[in-house]
Amino acid sequence: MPQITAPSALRHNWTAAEILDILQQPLLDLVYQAQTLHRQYSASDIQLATLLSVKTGGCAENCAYCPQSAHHETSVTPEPILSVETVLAAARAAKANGADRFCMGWAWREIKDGKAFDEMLQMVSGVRQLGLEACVTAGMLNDAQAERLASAGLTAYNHNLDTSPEYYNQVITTRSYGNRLETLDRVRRAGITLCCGGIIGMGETRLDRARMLEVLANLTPHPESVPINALTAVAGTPLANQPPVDPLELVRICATARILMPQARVRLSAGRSQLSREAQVLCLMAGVNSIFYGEKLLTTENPEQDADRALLAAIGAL
Ligand code: SAM
Ligand code: DTB
Ligand code: SF4
Repeated sequence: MPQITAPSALRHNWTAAEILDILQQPLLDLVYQAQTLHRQYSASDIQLATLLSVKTGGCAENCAYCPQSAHHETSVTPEPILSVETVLAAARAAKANGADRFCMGWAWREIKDGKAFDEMLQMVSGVRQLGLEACVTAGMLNDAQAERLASAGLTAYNHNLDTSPEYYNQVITTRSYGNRLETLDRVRRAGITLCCGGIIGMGETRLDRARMLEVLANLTPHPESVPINALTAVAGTPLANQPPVDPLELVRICATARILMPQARVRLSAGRSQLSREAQVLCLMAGVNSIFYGEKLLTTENPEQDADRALLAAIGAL
């Protein structure tokens, strides 16, 4: 078993070869190692985050996995942007249901100044006034926009790397990996925490997964939040026919993310509807400490709240 000891816990100089060794070791050793670091370094609660799609569909980017891209014909059609009141009502409901983070999505290539951005700022401050953490995901942004979001009290900006630098242009060609990293840097410089992770199950290799984790773990500081998504294969997208990802591969990614970024919130994100309770519990054993809670992610299904409550109760986490 590769040795991970306390002094090296917050490293930023991982190599892909080291990460592959961690990722591919016998599963029970991997889970043990991740759980050990989890107990030493990360928050032991399971944070519930609720998602809302504020601006749905019609996105200019061509992300092959995404039902909201205008490049693919899916059952998701463009909808008007939700109002500030509608969003804050949903945030109040999320809080009443036990969430303590509220995440809002805009299907945009980038933020543009104007009414919709001004309303985004009102939504952020309204969510913060409710005592919830606020996260926004809305594509690329400039320095001034990042600073305005920070002033509105934004807790985190979600901007995923999605896959390895090498596999990226098999998935998206309308923007580059470099664009992604620049946005992350702007968010960091504005003093907003980073929510940055990826997707598995898009046809990438284990080396691609290790390379994505290498880029994430070598960000300094590490992202505070790392969402791990299993591809939800949506009809009409180029990835519609991808076979479902083996749940044990998901466990491996979650465990490796925990080992590499011991203080991050590792979030088991898209794909939970397809996982058994036992597979989800293995992910929690492997260091996951957040789930999305609520019947919908952005446009796709998430487990029913009752089922999630029952699962958390069954493991004594409610
Ligand atoms: N437009 C913004 C952007 O791409 O940064 C924000 C919204 S986008 C829907 C947020 C993230 O959701 C993506 O980066 C991707 O990781 C994840 N996602 C989107 N569709 C998915 C799918 N079908 N399966 C799994 N994850 C998905
Ligand atoms: C993330 O990594 N996963 C969430 C959140 N960040 C915004 C979104 C998952 C979206 C899944 C596809 C959908 O529901 O449209
Ligand atoms: Fe647009 Fe984001 Fe979907 Fe890509 S993932 S198509 S940027 S909404």
